[in-house]
Amino acid sequence: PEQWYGVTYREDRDFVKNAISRMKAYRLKELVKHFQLEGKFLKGIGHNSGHINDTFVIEVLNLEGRIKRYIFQRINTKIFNNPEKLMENIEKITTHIGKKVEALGGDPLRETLTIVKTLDGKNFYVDEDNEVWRMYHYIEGAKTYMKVEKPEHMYKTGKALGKFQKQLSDFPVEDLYDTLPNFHNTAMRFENFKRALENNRAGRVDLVRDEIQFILSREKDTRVLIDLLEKGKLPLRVTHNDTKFNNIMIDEATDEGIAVIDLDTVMGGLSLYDFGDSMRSGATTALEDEEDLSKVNFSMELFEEYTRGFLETAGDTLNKEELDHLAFSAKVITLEQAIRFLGDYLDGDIYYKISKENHNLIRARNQIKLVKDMEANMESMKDIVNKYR
Ligand code: NDG
Repeated sequence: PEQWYGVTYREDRDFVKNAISRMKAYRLKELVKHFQLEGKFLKGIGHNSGHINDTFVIEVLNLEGRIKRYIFQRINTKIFNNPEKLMENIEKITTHIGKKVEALGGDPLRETLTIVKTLDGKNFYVDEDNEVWRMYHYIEGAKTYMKVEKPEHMYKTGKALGKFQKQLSDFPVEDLYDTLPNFHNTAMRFENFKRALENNRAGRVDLVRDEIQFILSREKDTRVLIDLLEKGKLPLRVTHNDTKFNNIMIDEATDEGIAVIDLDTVMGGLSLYDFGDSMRSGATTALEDEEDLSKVNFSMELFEEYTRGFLETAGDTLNKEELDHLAFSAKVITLEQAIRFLGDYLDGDIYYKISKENHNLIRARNQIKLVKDMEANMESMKDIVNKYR
């Protein structure tokens, strides 16, 4: 929402951000009372990683005197405008995955997200300001990383994503609500970008002519996957659609990727969207908003590790067109992300949360650098895929 407790969001971000966290920290205790917590509230800690929702870790003291944790989130309803359907999707797929985990003797509380319901049995709570909140059990003994720390992480998260896609491969895609229609329709993202250019809402077009040109000259790439989907050559599957490296929880003891989280965008999509987005965010030597482009390189080693893991668990479910386009998908999803970041910069930073000046532009340049690297390495990337398919 533009309006936070009477303060306009865009006036002074830092001031507003701090005010919001103070306000929320104060209110967390009241808010979580509406959920089926197993214990007494101790504290809530802000968790600043996503670009969309606000996340907190809640600690309670349970009856045995032990600390139990929960993930508590304010859903950004400006983007996810039907929280009821969104949460229904999440409930359906986590139940589906949970059953599979249980059948194999695993622990669903560790291997997928589990919704904590409200006292009246609902999947979310709407507060007096119309803010929407939801809660999950915290997955203990595992963590997420903003950046890959060792190549093994890539192999293991690749395996985890492949497994996730496989677990959902028998879930009927038509049973899922299309939370964000055309989310990865890169051609449509390109059209929106052209509109942002024409509108020039923030008056920034002249500042970024080179970046704009880079994107405009790659129009053809933006249509490849969507055309193959429309022709029926690429199958519509249940996919995650936001497989950033930090959306896979890694076991602290074994480094295995144990659970895929942030399930807001799980809906019909292409397997390639998930593979490509993992490469964009994982097979890189820097964070997504690293400003010093000399530090931003696409890593062939990490690409290989992930591809090896992913094909090990999902390889046999993919068709020829999917396998043929794996390497390309890494490039096109990175290009799509550059389009989105630069588009948001041109619109005046209205979609992604930003925490510094030109944040979206910095992110866009970072993604463009990766696209360039991938273009230079495309043949070797295809060779790697061929080695493991
Ligand atoms: C957010 C976006 C994701 C994007 C990522 C970039 C939504 C719902 O930020 O698409 O790739 O870091 O727009 N999620 O997670």
